Amino acid sequence: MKIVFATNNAHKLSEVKAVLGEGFELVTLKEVGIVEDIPETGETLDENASIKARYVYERTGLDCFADDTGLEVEALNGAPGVRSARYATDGHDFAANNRKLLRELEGVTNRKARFRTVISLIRSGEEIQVEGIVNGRIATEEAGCEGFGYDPLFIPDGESVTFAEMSADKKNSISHRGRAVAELVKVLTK
Ligand code: ITT
Repeated sequence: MKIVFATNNAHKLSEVKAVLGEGFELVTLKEVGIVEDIPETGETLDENASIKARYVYERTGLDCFADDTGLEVEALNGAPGVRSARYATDGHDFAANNRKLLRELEGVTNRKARFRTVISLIRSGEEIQVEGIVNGRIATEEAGCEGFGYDPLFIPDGESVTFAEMSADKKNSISHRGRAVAELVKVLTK
């Protein structure tokens, strides 16, 4: 099954490819001629996932899906949430985002957080959303160099190490994105 994945994030692409497996051929934005950044103007993850998928569908008419993900920290009232990519700066500066998160949580004992991924799928013009969540906590210092983004600071429930200290397979087996993609597969193979 051929499907466009509307992302410019190479880490997401490789994680999703690994979960989807052989039965799916993922087509990249570049391969369909979309080289510009898709504006993420929504106020929620659901809106942004939808905006990205629709942007691609309107230009290509091809079946496609988009992932919007946020880290929601309880003591920060759900921040950085939908602004996870642009938390510290305008760009995707992972190191600056992690530094800011540690600063905001200095001296805070409630470290509870969750990652939430919303995937918008457009198939034959019809849109469906699925979601994946992993609960966990924010570490007091960065650890590990696998993965990307906030992975060096996020310890999932039931584990003692961060996502960045796990193999890609292990992260995928318990992560927000792994879970959302498992739901996506259910829809695609129904
Ligand atoms: P696309 O929109 O092109 O897919 P993006 O990186 O802009 O890529 P998001 O808006 O969904 O994607 O990203 C939100 C940010 O959340 C992202 O830049 C990372 O900092 C962080 N993030 C997303 N998924 C993550 C994960 O699995 N582990 C750690 N951090 C993650």
